[in-house]
Amino acid sequence: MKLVKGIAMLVASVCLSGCFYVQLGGAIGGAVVTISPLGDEGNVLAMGDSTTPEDWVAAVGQPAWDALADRDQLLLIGTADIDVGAVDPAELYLVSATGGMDYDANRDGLVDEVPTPMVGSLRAVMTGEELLAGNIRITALTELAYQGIRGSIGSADNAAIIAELSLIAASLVQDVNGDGEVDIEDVAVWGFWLGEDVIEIEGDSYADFLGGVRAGIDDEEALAFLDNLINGDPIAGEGDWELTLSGQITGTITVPVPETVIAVTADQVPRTGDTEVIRESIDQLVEESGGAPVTNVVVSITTDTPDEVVLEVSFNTSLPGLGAVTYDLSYRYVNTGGGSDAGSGDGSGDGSGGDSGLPGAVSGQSFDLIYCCENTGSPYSNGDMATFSFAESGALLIDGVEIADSFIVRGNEYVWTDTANGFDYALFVLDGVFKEVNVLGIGGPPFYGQWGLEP
Ligand SMILES: [Ca+2]
Ligand SMILES: [Ca+2]
Repeated sequence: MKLVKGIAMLVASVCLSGCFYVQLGGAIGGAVVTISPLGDEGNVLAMGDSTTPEDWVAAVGQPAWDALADRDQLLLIGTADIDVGAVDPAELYLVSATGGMDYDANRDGLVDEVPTPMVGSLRAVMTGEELLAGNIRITALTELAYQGIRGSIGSADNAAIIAELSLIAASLVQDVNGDGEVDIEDVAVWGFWLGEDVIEIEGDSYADFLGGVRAGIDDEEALAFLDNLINGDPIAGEGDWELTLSGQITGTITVPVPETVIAVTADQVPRTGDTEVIRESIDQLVEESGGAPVTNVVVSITTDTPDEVVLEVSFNTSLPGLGAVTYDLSYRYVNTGGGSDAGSGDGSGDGSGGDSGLPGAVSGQSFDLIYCCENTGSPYSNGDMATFSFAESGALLIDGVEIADSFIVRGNEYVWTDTANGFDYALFVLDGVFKEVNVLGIGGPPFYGQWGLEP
């Protein structure tokens, strides 16, 4: 016991000032901690490593270390004693901890038998005054607060950044220090020993974020997480989402917009952090359809609320048989709430025709259509005519011949697969009105052509 007390005294003495605690799930040992002026990260004023169990064993001996409870070990691991030097109390600084090992990744308060590598970084924005006071925690919460002000670095003054940090704090944590208000101080004092009940982040989301940081998510993804925390997560929100697609694909001809251009559906509402994934999806799908590498790609989420999400996509490419084309698309997701109003206001009640789920505009209807926009490999020629019948049962018949007895919904298209011949027929209904049927390869591109109403 004397030894244990000795260690506690040792910690207390080395950590009176300049002591940093690096934590994710639990303590992060072996992280490199640096201190720089905010906005001038290359100018490292001081640095050090956070302690590992090995460091402590070397310092106090194995028996003394083993005699400590797990919780006490976790309070010692991850500490770094760094002389912050001559910082200006009034200035803002960035404390950054990178790498190391998480010694309680499963957050059960027990030292993990095998620590989990930490790939990413945790940051904390601190005043010089706070740095000089010591006892600094670098946690997932300080990282989120940093993400929230990152865009203001270099443009806002210190007071504005501190005010911004305190605004963000309310989305992260409760009044941890009990002074009656929630501000950045509450973020700064939180450590895992204070428990997760006081964290304002829902458990699964918190675990996701910790896992993301551990795996090395980039700043954009971390910011998207914070964004969803503050603005609400549309995916996790209640209700059904209805996707409306608009825009056009222009080139030598104007072709309809196949939802398969990008891999989004009404079930997968995109979020701010998804833009990179969508970009990659565009690259891949265009490449798969034999297109030239895409250029001038713009992917942006222009609205991101619990009720509405709008994704704007534009890019240029060159497609086989079509030549140079410009895509200019807008995907609008509206939360319909209970999901009973799946239709688009065509006057037939819920807009859904029968049990199959086909829109009322087409369910049980037949359309005389003409083929256009024939592309290499197309099973039809421009000017071909046929009658498409959409049975209430969900079957698609062309000139009375059944193509498939059921469809799947892909985004806002209803897709029948002709497995025998290797084609998808994708019905596109816009604003409750029949638009066209695209002929595609199974699962999406290539685009072979389209059946539309006679002009
Ligand atoms: Ca553990
Ligand atoms: Ca407080």
